[in-house]
Amino acid sequence: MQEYQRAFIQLAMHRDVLRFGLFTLKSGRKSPYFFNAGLFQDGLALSALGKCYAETIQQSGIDFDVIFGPAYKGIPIASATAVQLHDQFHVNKPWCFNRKEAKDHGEGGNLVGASLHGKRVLIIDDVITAGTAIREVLAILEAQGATAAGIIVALDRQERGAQGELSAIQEIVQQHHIPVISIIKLDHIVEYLRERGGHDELVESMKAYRAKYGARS
Ligand code: OMP
Repeated sequence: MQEYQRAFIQLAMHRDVLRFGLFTLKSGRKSPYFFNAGLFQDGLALSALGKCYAETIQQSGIDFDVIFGPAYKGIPIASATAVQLHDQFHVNKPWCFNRKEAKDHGEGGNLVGASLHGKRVLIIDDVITAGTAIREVLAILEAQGATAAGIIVALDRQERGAQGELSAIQEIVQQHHIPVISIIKLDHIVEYLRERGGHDELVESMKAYRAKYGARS
């Protein structure tokens, strides 16, 4: 685990973004941990979050034209990332987000911001579990005549996708031939808890969850 990943987990725990307990996920799976990116809820936290994404993008070397933040939680993350890409790295990229419901007055449509048409789009989102949310985004891009250049998320939960042994991320990489990069993975959280010590029971429940729903890798 790299230092920025450790710092990211610390920030997430400090802000209660990363919590432990019993949570029911969108997929119906019952999880001993949950990552709620909506709790990066002030300027300082959002700025730190945007920096982590911007650094991850720079390190990835992905070539893209536009940043896309899916509604809802991807929206502030994409905007914070666009700001930090500019401020930290002098990379000025257009960005865009979707509404969940189409508007039939004013500017109309369900996309706000830069046009996606014909563009290579970098998708910025919070978490990938079974991959449902990301597949919806890929369909939006296709409808706009755009191509996905890559996907950046904060957390890869390393869970099996809909089709079997592969993780949701591995499935997306195989099917769409695009890079999917996360700031942290479930394995990093487990490693962090082990390093800190005193969390034996929690580590065991995380491992049991991984054994039940985790991908092979
Ligand atoms: P999938 O669509 O199954 O990949 O789940 C991803 C979505 O689940 C995220 O965009 C969140 O809305 C939500 N989620 C979290 O925010 N944090 C978690 O730790 C787990 C989930 C989840 O429900 O799987």
